[in-house]
Amino acid sequence: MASTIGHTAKVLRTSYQKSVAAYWDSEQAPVNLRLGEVDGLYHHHYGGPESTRDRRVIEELHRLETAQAEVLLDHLGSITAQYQLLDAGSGRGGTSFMAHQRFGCAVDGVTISEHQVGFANSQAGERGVADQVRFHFRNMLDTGLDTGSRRAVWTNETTMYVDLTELFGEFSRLLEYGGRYVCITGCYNDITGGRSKAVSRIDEHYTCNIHPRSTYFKALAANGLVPINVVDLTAQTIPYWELRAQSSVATGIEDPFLTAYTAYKEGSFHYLLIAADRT
Ligand code: GPP
Ligand code: MG
Repeated sequence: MASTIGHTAKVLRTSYQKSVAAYWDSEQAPVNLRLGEVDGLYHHHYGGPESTRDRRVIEELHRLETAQAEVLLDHLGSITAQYQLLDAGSGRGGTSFMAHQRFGCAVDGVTISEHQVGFANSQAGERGVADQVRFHFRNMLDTGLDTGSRRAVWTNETTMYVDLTELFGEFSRLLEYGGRYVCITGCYNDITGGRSKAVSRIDEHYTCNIHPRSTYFKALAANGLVPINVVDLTAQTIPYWELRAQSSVATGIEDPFLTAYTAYKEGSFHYLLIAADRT
């Protein structure tokens, strides 16, 4: 039916109805249009019950943790299958398995948790890589591995448990000339001063001792490890912590991380990647 002034007046009976129609006539909200573009169904209502939300949040957190380890591996340089690598503070083994999968080379992981050694070695068995990826109940300050045997060594959030000069001394011994050390860590900001309350809460939660940023570079330099790349990952990790804070697996440490990382709150803490070459 053609729209005429008379017809419009019949449909829109009151000035209230005219104002409602005017609202929808000019409505262009991305929350309706962008969502509609997903599959061509345009809704004008809110979301309903969703029993899979938590599962999808957990999958997303896992995806972000895997992406973090990929960033670490991206900085190891060109690694070929004949090299040997070390994961220092290997936990349940995630980064070690990813490294083996990517480079095809042997990886040793060391951890002072016997439980983690057992867990990771049984994972290696299940994955059929137990001859290539091995986990040992050893101290990363004194690995017992051969001098110069490693092309690359990494620590993925483990350096806050040890003295850095001692640790980098051991890595310097293990790395061949030109070998690469990659560290992802949380460190406190020398510029804002000492340990903030939020950083102290993180220390207490994990029984660790977060170092200042400066200590990393002093200890690297003291051990012939020369930085080639330093990447501030702080801004990139905040969405992970925001999502984790709203998830069913939150542990309570999320708020201290967000407070410490966020510049407008504290900016007392950085999430840093450091890659350094053995000279
Ligand atoms: C995460 O391990 C890392 C640490 C315990 C070291 C502290 C890290 C800093 C950046 C300060 P996890 O995955 O076991 O921790 P969570 O149980 O909280 O996920
Ligand atoms: Mg975790």
